[in-house]
Amino acid sequence: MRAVSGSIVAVAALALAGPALAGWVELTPTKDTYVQDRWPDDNFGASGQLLMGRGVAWGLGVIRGLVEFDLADLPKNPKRIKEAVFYAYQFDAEPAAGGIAVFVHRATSPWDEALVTWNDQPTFDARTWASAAVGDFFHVGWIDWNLRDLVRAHVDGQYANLGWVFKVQFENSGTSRLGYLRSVEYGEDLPRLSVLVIRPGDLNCDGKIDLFDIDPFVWALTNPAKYAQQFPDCDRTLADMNGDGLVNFFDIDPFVKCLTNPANCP
Ligand SMILES: [Ca+2]
Ligand SMILES: [Ca+2]
Repeated sequence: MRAVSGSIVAVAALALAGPALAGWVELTPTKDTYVQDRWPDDNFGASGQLLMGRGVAWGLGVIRGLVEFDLADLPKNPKRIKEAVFYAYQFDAEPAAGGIAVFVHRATSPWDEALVTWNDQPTFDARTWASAAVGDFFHVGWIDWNLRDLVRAHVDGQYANLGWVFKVQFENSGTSRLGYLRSVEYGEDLPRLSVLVIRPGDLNCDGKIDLFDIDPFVWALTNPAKYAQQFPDCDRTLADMNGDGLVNFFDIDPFVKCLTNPANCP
């Protein structure tokens, strides 16, 4: 009986673990909107636009963007997040040349896309995690923020994931630039988070599975101390090729099969 209930527990654990995301993963926001001090009690959750910047010169006030992604299916080990870039599409801007830096802060209180307003918006941490130029009238196209460090901090539980706040540094004075970006509600050119997740088998964490992974695979199996010393920014559990949660000799056969044919990789 003990063996039977043990295997039931194991199956349940596998089911709870969800899909093993690896390679380039594209996530769509679960929430995206903005808040505007010009209309401090209005909610824009259903808008097809994601505005951000400083529109004071045009009578539009200060605008903060809000975005949140579900990161639950990403690996918990931050070393497996090789890249994480947030993209949003700017389709228009107020008429002024050159952009303004819009910084990403970590929201520290929850918010509801359909309720949030300037007067009832999430708190956020002072630290800036990334910046990108927004609001250049002569730029129509994608804008990207490199958020690898923040995504890593979320997946390993360092910070609760309550979404991100996009704002200019100086809201009360200085340059006005306002970018009009697409939100999920627009239906195309959606904002997204592109994450490069290191796959099992990529033991040297270079984004490829090839002959250079053989030595590190052997070390991961037989000499974890050497593996950790040679690849301090990598994760030994990448050698778990059969997905049973263990790194052992049963992973050799699936590793060889993956090496010889990418279709066999987990
Ligand atoms: Ca590799
Ligand atoms: Ca294994």
